[in-house]
Amino acid sequence: MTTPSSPDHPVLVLYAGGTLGMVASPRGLTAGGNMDARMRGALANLPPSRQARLPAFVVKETNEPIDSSAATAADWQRLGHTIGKTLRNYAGVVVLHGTDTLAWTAASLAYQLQGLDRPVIVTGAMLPLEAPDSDAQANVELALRFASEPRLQEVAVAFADKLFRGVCVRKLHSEAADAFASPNYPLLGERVGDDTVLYPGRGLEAQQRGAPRFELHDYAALADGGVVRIALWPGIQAWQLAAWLADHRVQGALLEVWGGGNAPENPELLGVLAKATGEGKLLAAVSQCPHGSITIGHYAAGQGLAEAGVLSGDGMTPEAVLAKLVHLLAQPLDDRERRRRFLTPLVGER
Ligand code: ASN
Repeated sequence: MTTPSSPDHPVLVLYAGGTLGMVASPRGLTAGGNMDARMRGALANLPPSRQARLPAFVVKETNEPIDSSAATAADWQRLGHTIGKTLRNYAGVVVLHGTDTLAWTAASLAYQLQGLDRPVIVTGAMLPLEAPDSDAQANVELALRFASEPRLQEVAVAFADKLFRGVCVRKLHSEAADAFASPNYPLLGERVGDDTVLYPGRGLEAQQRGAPRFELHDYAALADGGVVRIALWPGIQAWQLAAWLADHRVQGALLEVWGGGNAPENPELLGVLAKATGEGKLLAAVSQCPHGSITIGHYAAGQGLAEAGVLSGDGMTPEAVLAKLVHLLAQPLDDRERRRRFLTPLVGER
């Protein structure tokens, strides 16, 4: 069991960037500094009874806070290493992150920090801390409270009164404060009145806590486009698919197929997929439908995907699949082992 938070064992807050800490500039909102004072200033507006329930925390800024639309796998990796290196000194971690690619980062952190024995909570906001009616203060408060909850032992996302499994979350609204959802997995917890509640049995610690084994791999080789994301559209041609998959720099692909796991029964198109898997590329499919999973081969129209060696992503989010492909391809594993691990739930992602 981890030590509860205290002034000697505080929660670490890392500001990676995003609207939450942004300030106005002539070119529009941009990542601001001085986060420690600004966060404490915002939290000082909470009623005293809620302030009293916040854990002790220290704030650190990552080297260069960014708009998360610019994040790459190299940023996920840096964050994973920073957390892995210092986690032992803290009761838990809060990552303040831009919302645009928050789901990808949360998924990647979950793979990198397997066997986590304390909470790592990713949050952000749709409005800056100082904006009128900002959601930032409430999200930070929620994240801090869950980050000091020793029963929670996984990467989670705290947003708009809800706590989601990090590897199952998606940003589904571009404006509303309630921007995130976890289409195929129930909430891990939520705010109820002034309390934060965790739902027993839904957490990873109760389901599949393996031995702690951080997998902080080197994503450098994949940071520049080694994994691609292709959504099928009616009329997609084999040559279009080949334009992505035949490039030797591409080592993996997320395919967003139709419905329950279907693709056109077009031998030329399926031949492009088979050729890529034959070359050792890792191809995985999920549905374009935001809810539900796929069963490749349930329809004849999906059989070709199975024959071409495309792996089923079941009910995983596209973000969780892409981050998993990056994670597995960065490791010195043979093709068989990569495929086996892709199909194995590592952190409750499938
Ligand atoms: N563009 C911002 C970001 O992802 C959006 C936000 O944080 N609400 O960094």
